[in-house]
Amino acid sequence: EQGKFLETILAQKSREVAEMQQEQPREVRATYKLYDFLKNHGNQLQIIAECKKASPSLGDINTEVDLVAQAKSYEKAGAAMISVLTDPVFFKGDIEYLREISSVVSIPTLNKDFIIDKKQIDRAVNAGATVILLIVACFENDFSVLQELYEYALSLGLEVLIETHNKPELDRAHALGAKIIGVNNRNLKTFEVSLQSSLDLVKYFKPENVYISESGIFSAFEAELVADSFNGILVGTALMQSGNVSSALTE
Ligand code: IGP
Repeated sequence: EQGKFLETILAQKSREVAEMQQEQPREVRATYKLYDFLKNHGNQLQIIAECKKASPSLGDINTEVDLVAQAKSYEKAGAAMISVLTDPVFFKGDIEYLREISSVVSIPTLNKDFIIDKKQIDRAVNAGATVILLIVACFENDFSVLQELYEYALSLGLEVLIETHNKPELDRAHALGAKIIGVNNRNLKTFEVSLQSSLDLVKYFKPENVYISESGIFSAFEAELVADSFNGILVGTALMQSGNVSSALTE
């Protein structure tokens, strides 16, 4: 049912986490810090390129593609980071995709999932992620859990992308002390996509942070709308549908 997606996925995640093995986290894979990279490329919009076979809003996007080859072509084309969906139920992702991709690229990798538990963070590190996603909207009932997971991830040496969608969530991200903040143009409750979500929040940005506009970016025209105020964009569908990643990234 529309409007219930986030609730549905969080219920599913609780079941997934309950069955997840406890892992001992190893050291974070060595690569550059995403925050520093984005800061140092202040006037050039960076691209975070995503490996995503399917999504709840679109269904199958590209299930035939070899994600390792896809990730290599993202790196070759100059992506700042590779985002890898690991949710199996709604996005046809797999933690093994993250592991394989992280073992063949030298740039940062983001574990894209609905993380609600430390076990998922340990698993992300061990699969080679250097950045994890925490979505503010997943913690509406208890922001202290968000804080705890955020601090735990930092303590392991991970970087964290804190995802927001509106002003109250951006305020939460700032209160948390988040340095890497995403604005998702897709409302996770209704799936409605509008770049206006990004543009509306620009006036509240803090100069010490880096900001990433996420979702719904398909062309240079759309990238240019956010290029002046954002450090990077997170692009999935457009790149997964495109036969030529390099031209899609540079056009
Ligand atoms: C990519 P798109 O519209 O280019 O495929 O979007 C990325 O922003 C999107 O996959 C995403 C996402 C998320 C997926 C953003 N936040 C949270 C799952 C969970």
